[in-house]
Amino acid sequence: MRTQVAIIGAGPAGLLLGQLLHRKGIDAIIVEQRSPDYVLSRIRAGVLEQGAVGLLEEAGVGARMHKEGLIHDGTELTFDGRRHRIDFKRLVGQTVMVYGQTEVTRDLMDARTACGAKTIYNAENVTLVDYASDTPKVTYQQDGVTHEITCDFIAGCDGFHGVSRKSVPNSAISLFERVYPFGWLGILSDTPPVSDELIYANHQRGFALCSMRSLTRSRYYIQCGMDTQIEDWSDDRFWDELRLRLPPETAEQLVTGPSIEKSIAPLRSFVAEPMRFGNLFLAGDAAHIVPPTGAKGLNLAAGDVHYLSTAFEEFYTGKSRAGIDGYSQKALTRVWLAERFSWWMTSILHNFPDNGDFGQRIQEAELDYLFSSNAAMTSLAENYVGLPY
Ligand code: FAS
Ligand code: PHB
Repeated sequence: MRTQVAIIGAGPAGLLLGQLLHRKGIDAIIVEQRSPDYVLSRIRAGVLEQGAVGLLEEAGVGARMHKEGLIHDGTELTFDGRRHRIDFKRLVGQTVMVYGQTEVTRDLMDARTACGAKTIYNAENVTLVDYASDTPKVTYQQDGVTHEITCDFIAGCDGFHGVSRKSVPNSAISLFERVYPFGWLGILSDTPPVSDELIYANHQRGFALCSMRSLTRSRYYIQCGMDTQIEDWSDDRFWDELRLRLPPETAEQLVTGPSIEKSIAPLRSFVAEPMRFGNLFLAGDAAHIVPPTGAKGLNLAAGDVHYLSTAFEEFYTGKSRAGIDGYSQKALTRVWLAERFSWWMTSILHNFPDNGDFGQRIQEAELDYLFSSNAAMTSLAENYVGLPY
């Protein structure tokens, strides 16, 4: 098989890149190791920046998002029993879209099927060959047969555990990482959300987040230890703990019900530099991970894909390599700004066992300052709604 861009991974980064390239008349084949159902079964992000909304519209998949998605003008942060609203619209004139990653992925999958573009699912032993040469290839196996895709470029959109980044020798890549001493225990339930907007709660028992997927489906998280076992957390135990971490008047409003999904996500900050190696380009979680506290993971993937699809378009139409040569630096500048914001949101909202009394006082001072300063709230707002591409 021959294509212009071989994309590894059919998560949001790979599918969005595929759609944007298709709309630009650039041929791409996506190679995915799992089945479509498995990809859709992973419950992940829930908040889209305006930039990501625009890219999904550009990819031709904005209709259901605008029909079913929820526009949020702000978010609530609570600590010390107090509630504070960050009004994005008043502070920075922008909003965010609450529309689950599962639905984004489904819309992109449907659009790719509709346009007849090639996606290979259940691909085994995906291997990058000669990615630094002018004749890069991707091979994979299916039903015991080895297949080869020759291409101009390879886009590694295969997530944190994918093969792309790991195909690069240690001598050619720098890794930056911080693993947090806790995770998030998340629950999905077909119950009405406890509030119209998201609630980020700092509590002495641990962080909690009240989110949603629609007006009838809620997503909740509580900070948990790294050794937490799902089987130790019945629904009732989760709901009781969540209530304890919310202001009393909010806890009273909580509508509980059976979980339809329950999972634990580890929290880490991670960046691989550079994001380009010859004709291999990393995008999304393959290149960086953020703690989900700032709702940046999916949105960073969208930003990478914006830069990369624009770069490929410049190459194929304008015969310019400027975008390709500048991709890594441009993407990493935005990545590190989101890494900073996600680290900061995590640091002010979670319990850190080793913070000590001084660290606890500093966290309280951060929150006191945040809620007493228009400038501080504006800074949070402009980062949360998304910095410009
Ligand atoms: P993805 O990991 O989504 O997709 C990569 C794809 O590549 C997968 O389909 C995988 O099967 C495939 N793949 C892997 N190895 C391969 C190989 N060798 N060959 C072929 N295909 C291969 N972000 C938020 O903003 N908010 C959240 O609440 C949030 N929660 C998260 C919870 C979890 C458990 C995880 C892991 C991430 C979470 N994220 C969250 C971040 C998440 O949304 C990512 O940012 C987003 O999925 C990034 O999309 P991709 O870069 O496409 O990577
Ligand atoms: C979610 O709805 O899953 C969600 C929302 C905001 C976050 C993290 C997760 O910061």
